[in-house]
Amino acid sequence: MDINFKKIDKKWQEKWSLSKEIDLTNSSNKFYCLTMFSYPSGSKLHVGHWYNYGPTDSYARFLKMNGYNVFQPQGFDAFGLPAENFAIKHGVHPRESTNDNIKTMKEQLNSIGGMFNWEHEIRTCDESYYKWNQWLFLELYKNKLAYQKEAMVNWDPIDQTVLANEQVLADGTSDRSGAKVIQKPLKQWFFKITDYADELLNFENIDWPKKTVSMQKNWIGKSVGASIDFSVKNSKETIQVFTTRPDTLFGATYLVLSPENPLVNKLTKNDYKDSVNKYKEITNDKNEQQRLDLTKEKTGVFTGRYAINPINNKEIPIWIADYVLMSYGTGAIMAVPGHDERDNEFANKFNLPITFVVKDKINSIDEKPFFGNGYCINSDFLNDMSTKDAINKVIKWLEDKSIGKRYTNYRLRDWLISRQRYWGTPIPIVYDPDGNPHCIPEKYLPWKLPDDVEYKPKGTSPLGSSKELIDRTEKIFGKGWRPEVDTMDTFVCSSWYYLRYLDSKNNDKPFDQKILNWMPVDCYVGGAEHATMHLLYARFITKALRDMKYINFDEPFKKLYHQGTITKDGAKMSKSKGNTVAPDKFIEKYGSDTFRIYLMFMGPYNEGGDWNDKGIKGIDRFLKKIWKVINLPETNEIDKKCEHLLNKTIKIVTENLNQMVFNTSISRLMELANLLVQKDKISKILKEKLTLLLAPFAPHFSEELWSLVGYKESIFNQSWPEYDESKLEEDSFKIIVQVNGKLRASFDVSKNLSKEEIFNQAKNIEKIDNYLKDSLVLKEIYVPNKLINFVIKPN
Ligand code: ANZ
Repeated sequence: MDINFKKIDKKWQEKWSLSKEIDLTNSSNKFYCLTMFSYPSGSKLHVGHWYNYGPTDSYARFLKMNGYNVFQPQGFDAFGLPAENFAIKHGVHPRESTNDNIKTMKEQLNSIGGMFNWEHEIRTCDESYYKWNQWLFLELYKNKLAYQKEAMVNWDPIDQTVLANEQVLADGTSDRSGAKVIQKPLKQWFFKITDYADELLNFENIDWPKKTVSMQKNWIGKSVGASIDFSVKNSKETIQVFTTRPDTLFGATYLVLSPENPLVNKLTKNDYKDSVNKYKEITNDKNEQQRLDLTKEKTGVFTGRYAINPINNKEIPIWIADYVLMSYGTGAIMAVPGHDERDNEFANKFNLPITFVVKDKINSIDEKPFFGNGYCINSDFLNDMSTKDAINKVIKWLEDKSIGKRYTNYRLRDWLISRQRYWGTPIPIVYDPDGNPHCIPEKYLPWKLPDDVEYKPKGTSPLGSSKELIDRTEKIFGKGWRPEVDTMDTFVCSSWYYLRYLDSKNNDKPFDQKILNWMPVDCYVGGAEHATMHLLYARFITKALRDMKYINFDEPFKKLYHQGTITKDGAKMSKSKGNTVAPDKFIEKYGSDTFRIYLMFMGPYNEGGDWNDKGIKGIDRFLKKIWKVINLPETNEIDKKCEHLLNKTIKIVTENLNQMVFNTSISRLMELANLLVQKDKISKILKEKLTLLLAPFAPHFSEELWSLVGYKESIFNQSWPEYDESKLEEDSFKIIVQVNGKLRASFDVSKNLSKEEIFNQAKNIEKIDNYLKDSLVLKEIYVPNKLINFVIKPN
């Protein structure tokens, strides 16, 4: 018996593509099932992509059979560096290569046989999409959530672009090109995500993986403490520090400024200028991670100046050191070397005074370095208080004297969105001849990405080389006006695309209010690597759009699910490692469904598994077994055992699928198939229910089987099977028969037999009879529903 899986795949993919468009004006029973859209970077889809889209489609199909109106769109995150680099490497325009790549990817995505709403497809590089990206920028700008400032940026000298902090690896190299990243000052555009820091810490109404929630919380990094003003001796300047431990103020024996702090130039005494400037230069070459590395030897230089500690009026020296960052807190710290580890190392190295102001236990008499909470010592009016109480007391003292206040600091920085690259959304800003920025009025949107550009990296924004763009700007705005030449980070595109999917063809608005009933996304599936950038930006933009009154909800993704990773010989599959497995030859040989089921069978969906070519044969056999079952002659008789297992399977598979648990669901279906295939005949009902159960896992094959059973309608318009509670209980059970404690036989008994009858049946087993007939039976032990043990003494 040969099943032509390839033909079956093709037949149903063609039929499905004819299905009518989803009606999004009706949101009753809606389920918005979204997978993170893909980058058309030039490589073909590999097993990892399939793992994102295949199982999620199975989940979507299951929901559809459960009466949900499922929306499952697809699109392409088509702007950005990977596409641009691919284009540069192959010497073609990025638009051309991107569209070619999308064409191939679409064919591959179709081979998954997903229930995708292609009529809602978006490509972020299309004018019809980036026009609204520009609209979003302008709305944020008008609401003071987009602004420009000069900032030190992470500069990738190979890709010639700015990188976000998240894109710089721990060793100081770029996660894209591998280049050693340097620091460079540039005027940049930012989105003010920090306005939402506090609200972004609230995850109450969403169902997200614990780990992702804690990663976002750490990323936002809320620290509660105080800001304290230190006056500078013989100067009008004051230095404001941020500390989480104001209770240790009596132990602050020196101050440290970040080398980039503008006060450094103002305060440094002439004799110290050379060493300070030299130190500033060296610092420039280090990135944040290197500067914060706790294991590195502390470095720093004295400014020649002193500040006054406000709590005891002592003069304390002012130093600069690279372990203090300009971008955190106030860019200055009070150093407490008795109780802060970094300050302690620093003070020891440079012979700075150390005063102990905290002891670990109330009755301890030791004065020693100690880096936790405890009780105050050598601290005048704070002595013997717990450090927690002392914090409040000092803050009150500072506030009364107006030299400090309670202060909450966040690690989160504003989102740097400028990119000095070609393949992105042009920032819709023009500059007047005096260099002041102005919004491009909406009627000129889309503000088109020019074509006459030298897009190979040169260290300046490629858009600056477009004559057409400069002419266009002057023609509209006047002589001497200049266009902004940076483009937007592609994370801007992906921060709101879930809204555009719902109204992808709207030419007048980014989306209509009418479709908002479909939001939020009910289930969002994608890689855990997006925990802090994309997933945080999308939440921020949702909240910003809400406050600008465009939407009426707080969170974009109600439930978030991270699929696991597929590894090859233990290593993550990636193009750079050259260990990707292409699905094509497996689909060619075994069909799309076998491949999909194999992926789902490899391990729990949120864990993934290790790819192995051989295992797929087992799935092939499984589907062939089902084919055999469906082709068995039919009978009207009900087989009790089959009926029982069927109901049990329906129950468990239903529970599992609700939780996106695929692997054990498949094991259950295998168990059922193994029982059914042994029968000579089976009932039509059994065939139907088996096919329905299989449908989400093997969509093409099940459609085919469904038509073989005799139906014309798609199986996905059928209801998911229900189980009969009364059939779940076993009506027979297995009894083990032991002789002198050794297993000798087993047999099935029906539920309502008496103990006597069970013993009779046991004794009738020939093998048992042989043991008993010539022996003296000393004892007959019965463990109900489980075992019988005959204790005998041979004659
Ligand atoms: C005095 C002190 C005493 C501190 C003590 C700690 C322990 P988190 O919790 O991460 O927010 N700090 C403040 N601004 C800094 C900057 N720009 N660069 C480097 N370090 C900075 O840490 C807050 C603490 O980190 C602050 O509290 C400050 O050191 C330091 F026993 O002030 B602390």
